[in-house]
Amino acid sequence: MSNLRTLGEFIIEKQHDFPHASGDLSSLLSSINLAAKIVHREINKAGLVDITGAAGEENIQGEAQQKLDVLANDTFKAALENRDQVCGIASEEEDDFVSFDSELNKQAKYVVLMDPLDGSSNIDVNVSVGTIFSIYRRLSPIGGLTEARDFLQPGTEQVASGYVIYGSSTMLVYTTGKGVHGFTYDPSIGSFCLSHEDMRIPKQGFIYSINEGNYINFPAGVKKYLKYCQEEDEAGKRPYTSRYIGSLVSDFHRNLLLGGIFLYPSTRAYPTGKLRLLYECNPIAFLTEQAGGEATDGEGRIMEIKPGELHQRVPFFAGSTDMVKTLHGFLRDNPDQY
Ligand code: P6P
Repeated sequence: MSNLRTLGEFIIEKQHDFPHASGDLSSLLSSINLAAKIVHREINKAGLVDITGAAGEENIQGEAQQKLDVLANDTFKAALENRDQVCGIASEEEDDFVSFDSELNKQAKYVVLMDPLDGSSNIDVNVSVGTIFSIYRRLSPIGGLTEARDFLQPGTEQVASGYVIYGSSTMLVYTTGKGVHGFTYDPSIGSFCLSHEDMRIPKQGFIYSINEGNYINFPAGVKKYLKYCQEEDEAGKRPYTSRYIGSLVSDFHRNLLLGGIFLYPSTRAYPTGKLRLLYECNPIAFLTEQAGGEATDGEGRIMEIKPGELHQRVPFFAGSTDMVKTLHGFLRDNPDQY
């Protein structure tokens, strides 16, 4: 019991890493902590209560909204608004950014972008899903409402990012730019407890994660990379294996622990890639780089992309440095689109 360190204690302890920390970010992170526990509770009883299945609405992506999508979005939005550290949010489930207009919220200095329940189409088949969040300092003047520029910042400006994975156990993994730390939820005490301090992704991995159902439409360089992974090496061995869950947080979390590369290239259905830059790729890219890996769009760092619009999609390749570099070689040598 003595070495138990809860997320709350860890946040406070690490707050001293930031000499000018006023505690606002710590308070913001603890509101995410609270919302994650509520969503954990709802997901874990989803099969029992008539809360799974589509909510009958569509989000801006034209995707059928699952009831838990809506619940997760509303839970995180309320938790962030109530803690007065956040002046506005953007979400996969919201058409546009949302300004919090109370006097207290207008004085806040942070904005949060989130995918409240990523992979939600997997809920009804009991596959792990996740919440992804990204935190920035606002650019608009304190005291006013948020503006688009607060949300359209490059990923290099992120103050913190992280995810909650609702899997066989629920974990919260986050970074504030001082390494990546993982906490496992213990329902018996209602706390996230430090279980993975300073997570590092292996430099070389042997797992590649991609939806090969789209193979015919992949860029030539991606096709060549996949064939490279599937061929035997000089010793007649085939070290690579394919693992794909279809839930970004789950696929990324496994590769973070074991080493590997996640690929979502452009396809015919998604000519600029399927994953969203602001609330999927940037937060995962921040974690990847903080854990010693690389995250690119096939050419440059994901985090250096200047966003054009809130729900912008990009090609996304993230994981073990050596694997990303090998992929880049194939992309460079095979520039044709298909
Ligand atoms: P596909 C889930 O819908 C998601 O946004 C990510 O979590 C996941 O990595 C990807 O889409 C899966 O897409 O086309 O392989 O089903």
